Amino acid sequence: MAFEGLADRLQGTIKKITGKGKVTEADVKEMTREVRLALLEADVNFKVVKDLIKRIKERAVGQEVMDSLTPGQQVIKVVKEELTELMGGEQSKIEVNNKPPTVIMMVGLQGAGKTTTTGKLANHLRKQHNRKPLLVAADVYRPAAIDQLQTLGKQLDLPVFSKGTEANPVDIANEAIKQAKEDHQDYVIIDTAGRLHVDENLMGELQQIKSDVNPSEILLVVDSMTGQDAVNVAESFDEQLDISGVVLTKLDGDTRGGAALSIRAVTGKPIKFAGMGEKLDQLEAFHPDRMASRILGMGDVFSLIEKAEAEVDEEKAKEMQNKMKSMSFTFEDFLEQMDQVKNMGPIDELMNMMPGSGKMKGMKNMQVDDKQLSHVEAIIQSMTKKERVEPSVINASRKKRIAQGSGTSVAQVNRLLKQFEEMKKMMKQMTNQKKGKKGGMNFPFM
Ligand SMILES: Nc1nc2c(ncn2[C@@H]2O[C@H](COP(=O)(O)OP(=O)(O)O)[C@@H](O)[C@H]2O)c(=O)[nH]1
Ligand SMILES: [Mg+2]
Repeated sequence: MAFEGLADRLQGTIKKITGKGKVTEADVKEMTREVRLALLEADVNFKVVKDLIKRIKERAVGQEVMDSLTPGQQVIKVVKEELTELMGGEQSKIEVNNKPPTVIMMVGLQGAGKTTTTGKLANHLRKQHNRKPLLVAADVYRPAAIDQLQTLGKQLDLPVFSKGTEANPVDIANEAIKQAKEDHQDYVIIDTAGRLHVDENLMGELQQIKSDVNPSEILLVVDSMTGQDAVNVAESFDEQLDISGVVLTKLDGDTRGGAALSIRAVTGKPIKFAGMGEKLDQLEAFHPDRMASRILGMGDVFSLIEKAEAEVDEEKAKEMQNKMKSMSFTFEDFLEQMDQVKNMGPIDELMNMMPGSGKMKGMKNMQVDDKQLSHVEAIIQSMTKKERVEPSVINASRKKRIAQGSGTSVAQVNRLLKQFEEMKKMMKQMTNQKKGKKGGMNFPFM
């Protein structure tokens, strides 16, 4: 996913300075130089980098760091805090209207992900906040855009308001709000048209919708793959519409991502959500501190746990967490959790969120894809109860028997056994971090 390169680059620097018992100005200078290069390489706007580095330097050579017992760690803490500030500090939530419905306008260039995000956001509001949203098809220039929204509505089983391509977007928006009031919908999410470039006519139309419906939110949807251009686009949309927030899409892609991060600094408008894939549940609330952790390669344990909590049966989740803590998690439990794990989405996506998984080459090689899950299931099913609970008893002849029974190979059985051990190790790290104890990662401030 995005920022992987940045995280990889920063690892060496972080390690070097974290371990230091004494940090000199020269150390700080070297570290900030590395951080500066890494950020520039990740396509963060150069002015943004300059300001950031200046603040990091000031604080890193300050008393707060130099007088502490763990100056190396304090320096990294400063970097993390400044990165968090750069991305907006606190999480910024959707502004809710006192009197429903809350009207949200989605704006942005063509292909940025407005229509998809309209569906994702509706799904998010319903799932996380138990709200009733109405989707509004106000992109009247392309019939396909209306069909697309209607398809999303069907998939999500949510109502879509449309008047075809003949009606005027302003009328559509007004009528949709009226309808939402009658139907007691809590949210109205308006999917507007986009153009390939910032365009006066379109801006005029969006301004008119804005002044007519007075939305609580105007969310600018930005494709994080578009590089520095994203910053310019954000500036013009903000100038003309005074946007209330930003949704960064396609952060799952192989983008350097830095440009997108500059948007908050340049426009002063908060990033509210991040799109992490094409699927309708792949929208995450944007947490600047968690993103900073991800960027610094510390993983994003909290999003992972949140995701687990949203998908996994709560009782079971507690049980699982207790087992993780006591390290008594077995193949037996693994099998039981399999369906719930499947519900959480692609394994490699989950892996990306785990601390250190970006830099642990072993983890990258795991490549557990969803198809492989059925092999895994078969292998575990071929184990005896004892083997599931105490895998250390699985010797060569048992491996052969298990492979035969599951229609796999001994190599596959070996791989699973190894992966399971890795997984248990990671679980241990995660639960230690959550308790705030010094875990394997050694970042006590997380
Ligand atoms: N990988 C990925 N693709 C996305 C994401 N958001 C949108 N897309 C894709 O981007 C393309 C354009 O999206 P669409 O919603 O039609 O953009 P619009 O023109 O702004 O309405 C579609 O193929 C979407 O599936 C995301 O977060 N990740
Ligand atoms: Mg669209």
